[in-house]
Amino acid sequence: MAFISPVVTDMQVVPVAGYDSMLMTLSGCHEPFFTRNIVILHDSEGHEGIGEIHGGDYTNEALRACIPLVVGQPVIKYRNIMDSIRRNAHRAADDDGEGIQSLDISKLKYVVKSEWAIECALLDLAGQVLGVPMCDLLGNGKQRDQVEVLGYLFYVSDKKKAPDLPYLDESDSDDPWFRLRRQEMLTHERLVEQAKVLHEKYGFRNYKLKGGVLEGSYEMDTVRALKEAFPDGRINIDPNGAWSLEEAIRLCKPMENILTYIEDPTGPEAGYSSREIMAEFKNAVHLPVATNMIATDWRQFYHSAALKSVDIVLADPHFWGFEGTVRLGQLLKDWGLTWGSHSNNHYDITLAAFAQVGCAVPGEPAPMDTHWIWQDGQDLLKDAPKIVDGYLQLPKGNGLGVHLDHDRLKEANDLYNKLSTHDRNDALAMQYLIKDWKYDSKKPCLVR
Ligand code: GKR
Ligand code: MG
Repeated sequence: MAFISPVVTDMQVVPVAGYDSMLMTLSGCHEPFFTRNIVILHDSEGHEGIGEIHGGDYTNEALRACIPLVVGQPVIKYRNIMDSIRRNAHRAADDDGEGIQSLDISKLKYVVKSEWAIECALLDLAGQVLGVPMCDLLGNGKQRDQVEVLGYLFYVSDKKKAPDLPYLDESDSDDPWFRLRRQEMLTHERLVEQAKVLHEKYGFRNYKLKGGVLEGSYEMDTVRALKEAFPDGRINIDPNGAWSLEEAIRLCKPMENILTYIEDPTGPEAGYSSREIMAEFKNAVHLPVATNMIATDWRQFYHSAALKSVDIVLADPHFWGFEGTVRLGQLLKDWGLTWGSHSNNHYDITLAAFAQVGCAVPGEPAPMDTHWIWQDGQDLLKDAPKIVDGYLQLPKGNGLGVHLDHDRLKEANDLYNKLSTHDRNDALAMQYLIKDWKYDSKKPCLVR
């Protein structure tokens, strides 16, 4: 008897918000809340498929516009559905194409591909229909049962300095990490403590420090302190392109035996693009270079590869799609380069999706980024994936392998509906720390 695919019967887009710490980056300071959009699909056999993507009204509207292209379609034709979505997509009038080369966070929404959440939900349905995990539907199929993730370390500011902003206080939690993560952490000692508490909870051995916050030489001393505490650990730092070429070479040359790799050390300067400047950096410093800023799509990747600007492409599926991420991972492996993934704040649905993608990419991925440790406990799933001994575990079920908790989803949607704005604004909290603070892609956020 011929197989007849179930059809998608409905698509919901649910905006949600959760709590965050006062995390510092080049673009400023995280607000007390982060926002995401959740896509929920049902099919004619009663399956539920889910996906998660960045928050904000722009992404929410882009997702809603896709509903007529998804509902009524056979689940198993997910590739054709995605193709029709891409064909119907158009570039926003104020998208200047710069992307996030200078970490101007207002442009992140143009780099994010909203339809990724739909692809995720469709693959979740397709996996359930066919009785296989999502990673079996990608690339060469499942490559592993767990994928390494790194401990994503941040300098954190003192929330008491922004008394009007309702940052969470977890000082009476039983969990040492939950207690620590809402406190001020700006010194080398506090960052080492952060890494040690994370090691105890999740078993991380490898860390990434978010730079672009304090003077580069101070941040390198934090890296040295981390390396001393974890001599066998892979330590890297990501200043999001804040340093000039001269400064990046001066800072990184003495770190060749300490850093495992360096992420986006420089940005555009003196009329040269960041792809050109990073190629010059690589000629001068013997360290592998990673990026999530200069190769966020195929065209940018073409120029980065032609110039040999990067060794590790942190191809976040929210930017590249599932299919695109795994296709890039295959290509990088064949070319002797390395795949990894970038992240922004996210819930456990994205965590499950990272597990599926990370288990489908061939070769030896770089330990994947995840912000989820800063959100752990605010689950939207009944069965959030686990990080054990530094490895994110592939969920056991079919499709995405996890189940939505509708009560938690409603709470997160209620919180979202109480917020006055839905777009990320890293300048707001920053202005409590430094009066009239303005973003400058060449100045660490606390250096003014
Ligand atoms: O979420 O603040 C953040 C990060 O700094 C993010 O904006 C970066 O895009 O994590 C990202 C990175 O690795 O560059
Ligand atoms: Mg980065």
